[in-house]
Amino acid sequence: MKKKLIQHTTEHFEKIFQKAPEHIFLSPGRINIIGEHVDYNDGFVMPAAINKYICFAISKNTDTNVTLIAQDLNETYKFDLKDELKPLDKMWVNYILGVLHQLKSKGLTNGFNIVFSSTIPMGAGLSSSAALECGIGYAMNKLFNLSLTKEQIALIGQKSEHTFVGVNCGIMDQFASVFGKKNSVIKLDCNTLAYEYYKADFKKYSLLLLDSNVKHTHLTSGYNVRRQEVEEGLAIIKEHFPQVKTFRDCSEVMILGLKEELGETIFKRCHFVVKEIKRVLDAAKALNDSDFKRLGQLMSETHQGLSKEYEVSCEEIDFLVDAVHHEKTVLGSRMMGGGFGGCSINLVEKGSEKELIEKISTQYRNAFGIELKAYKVKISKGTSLYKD
Ligand code: GAF
Repeated sequence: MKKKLIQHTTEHFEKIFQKAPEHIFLSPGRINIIGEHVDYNDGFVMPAAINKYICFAISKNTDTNVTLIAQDLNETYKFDLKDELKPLDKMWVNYILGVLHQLKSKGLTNGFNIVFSSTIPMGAGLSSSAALECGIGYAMNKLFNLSLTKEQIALIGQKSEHTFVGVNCGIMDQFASVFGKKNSVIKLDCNTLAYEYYKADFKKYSLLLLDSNVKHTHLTSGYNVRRQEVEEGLAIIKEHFPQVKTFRDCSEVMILGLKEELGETIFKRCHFVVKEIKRVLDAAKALNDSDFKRLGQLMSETHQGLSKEYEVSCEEIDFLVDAVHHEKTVLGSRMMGGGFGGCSINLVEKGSEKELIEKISTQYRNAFGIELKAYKVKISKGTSLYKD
């Protein structure tokens, strides 16, 4: 699949520009084992890059002109790098312009041509947007020797999303895309950006993604509202407990004691965050100890919190999680990513996937009239220059 992607992106570049691209870059999507909606709450997350990529075929230009070609969308956007870059009403272009806008102040002056194509399903919660931002940042850095660190590339991607796209996301997706490592899960401290790799050895289990094939439009608005709600909550908590700097310093008891004052909604959001931060630490231990039963339990608890307290799930995803709940071959299941659609991530017994997919697909079709998609993903390395 990777080879095919590279081949058809390269061929398209050659067809359009009448010569071979100078470089090929690959930028992966991500999964997240656990730690949802806590990256922007100074928590810990456990993502990993996966073997689904955006492929970029790139060559430098001799002037300041830029041509961007989104092969899958059959769309082209051309501009002069000397012009002021502003958000447009074309989303895919904005992810890229947001990165280039920042890179111009870090020494990017040279034009280039890009064709890109992807195997990361869009809107499935696998972070195709972070892969796009980070792929561009990484490629520009290599092509024009901008001397950026990997951390800077991830932060530039995140800022692009804030300023040119309007989603006030955390750092998890971009970090996973850039720092991904084959067969390793990243445990990232989103407060300090310190990270360590955990061996992604799930022994007789595997990770299965069930794609609901729905994307509810309130992803952007709902996401930003959640951020405001938890900020409001944290401000109240700090008034009562001056020693608290971030959610990481909060205990469940503190939150419970402020239930009245926080009000029902903000209380639920804060309660989820405090519990989820703790769950990630427990999950890291479970993974280290190969205690997959415990890991699965924690994943399922996360889902309940996301659905009932953080309220970022949706009917279709809740259905998929409930549907596997009593399956003996499934240890844990939860919605993954920003929510309001996308995929559930499931820890399942190896060999049981096919039967499970068939069973859940039928149930899902009967309930919603929607075709389920399923992905068995491998954990792969982060954004990189591809060499034969
Ligand atoms: C989206 C965001 F981009 C991430 O930063 C993260 O908050 C995630 O939702 C939820 O954990 O993918």
